[in-house]
Amino acid sequence: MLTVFSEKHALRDSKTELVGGELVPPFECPLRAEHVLKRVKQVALGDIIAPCEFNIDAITRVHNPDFIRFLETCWDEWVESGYKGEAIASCWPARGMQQRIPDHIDGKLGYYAMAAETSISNGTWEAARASANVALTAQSAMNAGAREAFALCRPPGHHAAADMFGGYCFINNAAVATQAFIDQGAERVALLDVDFHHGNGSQAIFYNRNDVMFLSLHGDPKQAFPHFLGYADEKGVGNGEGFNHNYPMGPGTNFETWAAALEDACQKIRNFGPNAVVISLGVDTFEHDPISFFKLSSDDFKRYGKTIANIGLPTLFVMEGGYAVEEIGINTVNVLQGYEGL
Ligand code: OKP
Ligand code: ZN
Repeated sequence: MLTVFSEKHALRDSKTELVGGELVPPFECPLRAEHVLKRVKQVALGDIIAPCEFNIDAITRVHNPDFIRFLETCWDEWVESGYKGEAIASCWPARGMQQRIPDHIDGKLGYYAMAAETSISNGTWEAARASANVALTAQSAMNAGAREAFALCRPPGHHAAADMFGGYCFINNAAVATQAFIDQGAERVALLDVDFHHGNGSQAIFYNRNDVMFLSLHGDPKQAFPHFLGYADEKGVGNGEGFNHNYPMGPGTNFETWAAALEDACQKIRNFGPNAVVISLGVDTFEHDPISFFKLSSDDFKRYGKTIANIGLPTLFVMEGGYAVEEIGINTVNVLQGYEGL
């Protein structure tokens, strides 16, 4: 299987993540992508190519232009305002407040951020843009006939909505690729999110649509980030009603329970009859992940790769989370090898 990878991911190298009232080194770090790339090479998964450049239009198909401008200019505005640390949101348009976009960078950060853990720093925009280009390059290889491809994206994307960043995400790479399939003639696309965290951004982007089915297996929002979306009763709205499926699961969920949810999701995808499947591939469902609470083993990743292959459709894998850095390469590539029947 083809892998697309950009060295520019390393430009996303913030020094701070707000965790438990402390600023700590981010879980979402450059070493993650390097370990996945190393494993792809080790098992000779297939060719590895650098991304092509794409017009910003491919991104603004799912993101608001003002949000993209904010991401581009945020760091410079933050520095100009004289702040010493990295750019972190610290106030929000909460219940009862106006939803206008302020001029001050503190106001803009609060308007566009969903959470405070994700700091913006020098190079963040460039890396996020390259990450979207990775997804678009893998998608265009499939449009040109490839049956499957692996977009080794970093930073991840599934928490990013049309005008919102956070949860380590800036541009929603999987949503951008999904929209590209539609724009190139696909009638229906399924976006299946197997990252430990609910893909709130992807859900929101496609919530009112019946040409994209979104399905997500994740930690119950009552217990897990992003906490405010991902419940089982979120089914879609308007034309999109019945095209959104959430599978929230509790602490300690093992492979048997998780795999049953995956089987159900795969059956819904088959019934939907899409032209392509996009997988938001996070491996933070791993039993030793430092920020998650599912109990999948490294072998389980290989097993479920086969379940995804059994859907029987062209499949684009887009890298999302996974924070057990030493095992991220094995776990991620196990899914891809399981898919290939190895
Ligand atoms: C990004 B992706 C846990 C706090 C969680 C943010 C997690 C973002 C995950 N105590 N903070 O979905 O892997
Ligand atoms: Zn995650």
